[in-house]
Amino acid sequence: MFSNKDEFKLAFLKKLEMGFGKTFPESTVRDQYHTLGNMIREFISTDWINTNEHYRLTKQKQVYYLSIEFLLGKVLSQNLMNLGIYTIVQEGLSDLGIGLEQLEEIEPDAGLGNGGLGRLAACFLDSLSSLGLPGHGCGIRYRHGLFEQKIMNGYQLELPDHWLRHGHVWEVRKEDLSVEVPFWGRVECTKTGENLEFKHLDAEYVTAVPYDLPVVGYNNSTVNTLRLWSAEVSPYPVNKDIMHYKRETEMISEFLYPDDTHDEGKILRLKQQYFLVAASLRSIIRSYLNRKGDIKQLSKDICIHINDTHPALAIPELMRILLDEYRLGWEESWEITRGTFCYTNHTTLSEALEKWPIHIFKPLLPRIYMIIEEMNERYCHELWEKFPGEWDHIQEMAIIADGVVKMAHLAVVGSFSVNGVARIHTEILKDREMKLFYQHSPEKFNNKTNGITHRRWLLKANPELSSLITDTIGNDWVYQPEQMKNLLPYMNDSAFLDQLAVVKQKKKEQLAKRILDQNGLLIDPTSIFDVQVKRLHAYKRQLLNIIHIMHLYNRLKEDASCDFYPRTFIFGAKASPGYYYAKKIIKLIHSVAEKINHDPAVKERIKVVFMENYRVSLAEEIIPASDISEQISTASKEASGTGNMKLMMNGAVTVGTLDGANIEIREKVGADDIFIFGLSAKEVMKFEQEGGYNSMEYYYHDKRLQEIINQMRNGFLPDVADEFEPIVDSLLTENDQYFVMRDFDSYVNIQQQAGSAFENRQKWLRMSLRNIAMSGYFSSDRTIEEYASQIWGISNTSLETSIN
Ligand code: NBG
Repeated sequence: MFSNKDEFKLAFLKKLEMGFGKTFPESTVRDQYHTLGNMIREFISTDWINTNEHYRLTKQKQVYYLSIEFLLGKVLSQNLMNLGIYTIVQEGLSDLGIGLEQLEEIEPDAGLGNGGLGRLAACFLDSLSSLGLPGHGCGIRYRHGLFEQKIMNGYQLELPDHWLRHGHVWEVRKEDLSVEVPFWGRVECTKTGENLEFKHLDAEYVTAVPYDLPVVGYNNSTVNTLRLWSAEVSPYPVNKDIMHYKRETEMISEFLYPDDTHDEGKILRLKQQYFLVAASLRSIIRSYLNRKGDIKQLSKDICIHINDTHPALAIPELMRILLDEYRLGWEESWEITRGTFCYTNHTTLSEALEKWPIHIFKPLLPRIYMIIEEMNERYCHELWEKFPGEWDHIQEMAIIADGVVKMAHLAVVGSFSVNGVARIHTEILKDREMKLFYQHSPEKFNNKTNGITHRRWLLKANPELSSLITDTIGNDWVYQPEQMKNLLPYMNDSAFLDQLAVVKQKKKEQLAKRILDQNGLLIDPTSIFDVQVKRLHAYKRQLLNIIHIMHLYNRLKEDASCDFYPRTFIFGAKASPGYYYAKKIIKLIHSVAEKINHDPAVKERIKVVFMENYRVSLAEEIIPASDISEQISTASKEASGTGNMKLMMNGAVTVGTLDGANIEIREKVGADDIFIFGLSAKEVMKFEQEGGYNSMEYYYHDKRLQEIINQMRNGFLPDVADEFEPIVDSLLTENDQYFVMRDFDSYVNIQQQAGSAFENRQKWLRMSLRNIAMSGYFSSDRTIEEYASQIWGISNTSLETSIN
């Protein structure tokens, strides 16, 4: 297509004219973006076809990663980089007077996810392709991704995310591969000879139309597929008002649920889940049979990964296909099904464990419900044999109990592997949340500590640091990120440390400029950039951070001469629209910011910035500029965290609790290069089980806390006096469920240590360097290699390797 910038320019201009019927000078930036996007997608096509053909011919085992969320962000630059044509394109465009960044600016963030879970799925796809592994994603093509956040007067407003408004250049609609998904109706059971036959009658059909996105591997010609399903009206007749049917159908892929943790309990959510799995399984099995697969061998040739419980209905759906369509017996179907699925749990928060009331489930998915009922009966029977007479025990493990279908139980029972996402999380699952299941089948349980793709979070987001690393140790680290360890010998090389400082400074200046443009706030790029970016949730304790800021402010007001290194506190966080308390915290951050940023007495010393509409592309600007990474969840609550890994990889030093993957970060960098504080998970769980925590005592005995809490309600902040009552109540009347007051003192101390460490430039740079050098372990390439070899049983037989 093109192999140098002159060929690129010619092809680009020609495509622009043909596509838009305009000359180059008449074209808009959007026309140029679409032209480039289409060109690159076409450029990818050959490798895409070859990859599929290669998989078809070699008949190798395929993995399908089913996820209700894929938080991709922008893909243009990543694709150019992975294809190895970034420079050609950038220089070609620049000759034409176009900045690649301007085109990138036009690209919408594909925000089809809420946070960690969806972003993890996106990192995994990148690693699968880049490692040349046969793994593909299946998800939903929401017409509106996560809402756009606007802040008005300190309050969060939500606007719909119109990311598809101008079309999406990367997708290919494959209408001919559409499938039909049935809802409602009734099941008729007839007996033919010895066999029972089940028919789903009077169903209402929805057509699932696939849109395929190419997932380009890094420099290896592998292009896997992310298939996103869109819900459309079906050609089958419906017994309903047509307008009503159309609205209901299209709603299925209209919105991503803007919720991380709470079970909304809505029919629509259940419809989305079944829609995803029914469409995906039909398409997976169709393509398997096209490759001359034998349905009885399915579990040897295919592995289906269930990302959290949202796609767990895939288990009874596969049973239905095997029983009703292929007429296999129960035992055989069950063996195949259990050999095909593996499941990842992403949280221990009990309010986030999905449970569907039978009265909602049964009418919507009548045949699936029957199958789950039978699974449950057989499973309880098996348990009865093992634990005769122990009704409570069996009841606790049942899939259906207390009028609900327990999705986590369904997922565990129907999978051959169950994993948590960081070591401590897996241990908590084994000893607490899923203890009985672990005792029953310990061999299923395993840990896969999360990871992030260093190609996006370092190579792309921080080209300056990437170049410095490559100039210093060569570029092997790009393929084997653990080689970043080779930076360790530069720990005492002051010339190298100076260069590291220059890179960080540059990233901080870039962010300071963005903050000036966006927030109209002038910040000091030499101050410490102390960053907490993640979803807003009580357990993540943005409240602890803001209380600490209030404390610093009070201290500086009392004694202007106290020793304090200037800090800029940067927040980015969306709150789920119905999560009232989280929204109050956003308001509190803004009120504190308002107070502090306008007080000339602390002008050069503290600034508080809330960056609106936190999303993947904004994360790419904030993370490389950070000095301190706030990972301060109540121990035992954050399953893993992945922002912690991105920040570490960019040289930020963690201030955190011993929670999630922070524990493993500490093991890698050593206790001296991380700031750990607060209760341990064991201590938290002990308080939760045995009581013994009284937050009021902290209010009475710690004058600092008393002052801060009083300031939330006495007119000190520029708000009506009862604005923050729900926060005060959570701390006092509700006994501070997340131990904010309990951990406050230890947080203040550790923050002070972090501040002093920063003042010693050389020492800080060494800490930062150790974090970068040891971050390779947290590349999702390592995580995916573990999934591939220990769970999925697939390996790299990529095009390149098989050709070479
Ligand atoms: C989140 C956890 C994070 C974890 C990500 C990815 C959910 C349900 N869970 O700690 O809260 O890093 O999953 O595993 O979104």
